[in-house]
Amino acid sequence: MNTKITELLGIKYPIIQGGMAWIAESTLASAVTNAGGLGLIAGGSAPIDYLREQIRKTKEAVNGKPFGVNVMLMSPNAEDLAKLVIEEEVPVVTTGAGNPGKFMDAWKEAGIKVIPVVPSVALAKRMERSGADAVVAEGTESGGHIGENTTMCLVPQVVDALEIPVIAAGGIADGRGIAASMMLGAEGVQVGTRFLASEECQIHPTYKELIVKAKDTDSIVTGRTTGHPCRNVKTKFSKRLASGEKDGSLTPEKFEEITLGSLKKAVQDGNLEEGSFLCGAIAGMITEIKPCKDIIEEMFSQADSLLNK
Ligand code: TUI
Repeated sequence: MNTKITELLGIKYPIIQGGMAWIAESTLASAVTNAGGLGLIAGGSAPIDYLREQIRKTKEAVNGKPFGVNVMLMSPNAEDLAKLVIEEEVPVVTTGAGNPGKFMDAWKEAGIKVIPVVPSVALAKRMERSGADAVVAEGTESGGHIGENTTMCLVPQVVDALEIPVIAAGGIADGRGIAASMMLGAEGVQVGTRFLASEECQIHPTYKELIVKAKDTDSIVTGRTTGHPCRNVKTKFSKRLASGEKDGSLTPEKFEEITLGSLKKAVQDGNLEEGSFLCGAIAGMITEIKPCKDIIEEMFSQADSLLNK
């Protein structure tokens, strides 16, 4: 499937893997890239030396094929990571949770393809003006830190407002999601949750089990009271957070205190008592753990037959 995104990035399939904090590391990123998509390493709030090692490992594993790094702009490591991607000649950078404007010129000068993730038309326009090569329009169906608009409503509005290519994200886990995204005018998709249930994803087995067992109603948004809404798997912990926010017993300060370190507790320890298991609303559709290559090939084979019916 050739689109402006396969052309821009030099990849076989127009799919990029979500830059999932604490999750997206070299094994997952190189599996996605080697399967013909664009794999990403998440900067999250990880130490710079660790990220340098992850970048070098990925470079070695992909043998010249493109990969990227996601810079989480709310993280204290953002400035250092912005420099590291230049030093390490990372081909593609995606950004999340903020406006990457102040890094844009340096990244463009270094020849990096820059793809900000945006939750609104206004931000998408600002990113185009700053020199972005493409944007990811991310609907509220996504896992993790989310905006308010849905993929179905956001993507066509961003497509209409911009000249640069748009990648759809949020709620895409099979070929129907890809075909629908193309119909909305997207030139590619970003997929996160489907890759959680991949063989190469290095998360705790309990996390994968939660994704595979999830039903359609098993994601919940917490953190609205802090200004950073976040979609998670419904667990006793996330339900307790949500009800504390609803009845006012959990202040934003207390919320931040309880959730500090909760992503790591989910990903590394599978800790159901204190971990935040981020996931998209599409988790209910995911029932099997497979290699990334099979996931991608099956998604595009289904999309192809739908689009060429
Ligand atoms: O960034 C994401 N998803 C994430 S980041 C993350 S780590 C985290 N955990 C808890 C709280 C906050 C972060 C987990 N998932 N997706 C892309 C995304 N970007 N969603 C929303 C935005 C966004 C929000 C505001 C992008 C730009 C923005 O700009 C505000 C401004 O500065 O104008």
